[in-house]
Amino acid sequence: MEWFSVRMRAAAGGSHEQGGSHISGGERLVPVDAVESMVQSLVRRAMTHELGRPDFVNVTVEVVPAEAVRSLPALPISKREAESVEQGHAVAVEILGELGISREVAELAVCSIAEGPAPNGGAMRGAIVMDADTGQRLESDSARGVRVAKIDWHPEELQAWYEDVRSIGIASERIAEALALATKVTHTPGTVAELCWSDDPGYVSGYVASAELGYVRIPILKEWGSPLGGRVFFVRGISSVEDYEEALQAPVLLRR
Ligand code: PML
Repeated sequence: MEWFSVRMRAAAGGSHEQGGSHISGGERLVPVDAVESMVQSLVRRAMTHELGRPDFVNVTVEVVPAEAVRSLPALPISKREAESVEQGHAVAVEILGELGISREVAELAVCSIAEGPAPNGGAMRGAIVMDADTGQRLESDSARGVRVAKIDWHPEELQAWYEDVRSIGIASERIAEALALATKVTHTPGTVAELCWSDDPGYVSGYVASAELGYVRIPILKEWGSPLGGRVFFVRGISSVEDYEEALQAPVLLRR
């Protein structure tokens, strides 16, 4: 069976390559009969995003042979409490500390996302790659960052996961996508942890993910209405960012 990678990028003020600002994106891996509806749903996401109407939308569809696809079990999900942005940031720093990342490096990562990590002070298209020991940013293009591609749930497994988590109120497409991405990132050799919160002005939650502690949700990491969000991948011992990004592009389907 073949799979198809469907990717969407939307920007305003020209394409990303021409310096347009990132508005939204999506990475899915679907069977052939779902390609058309997935293209439609990602274009709908781009055209109805809270940050406004894009003037550039790029959709790529690419075949992926079944034998190239690896299956991974989803990270376990837990939650820590926070009632304000400050508390949320402190909780994130604390969890990163449990994973061996110093307070200085963890705070630097939090500030990088909170202050707008792209050169124009906005959100990046991809993720920051940060040395887990020194805090140095390693990505070569600080507007683009590194991207994770070819990632999704196995369709039947996603339906079963929705059933499992419906009673705890987290059966959303956004959380399913974030969990898939975090699972792939934390299984990629060299990753120590991921810190993420959304750049959607209408969504303030985020998480710290790691192979050791799983996907730990934090209810508030930014103020309502803020378009500043993003991801930091903390790494240790990678040979190069290029090789690391290549590993993040290997096709993966998630199971429960
Ligand atoms: C995003 O929307 O860009 C990422 C979502 C992160 C948080 C998902 C969650 O609530 O667990």
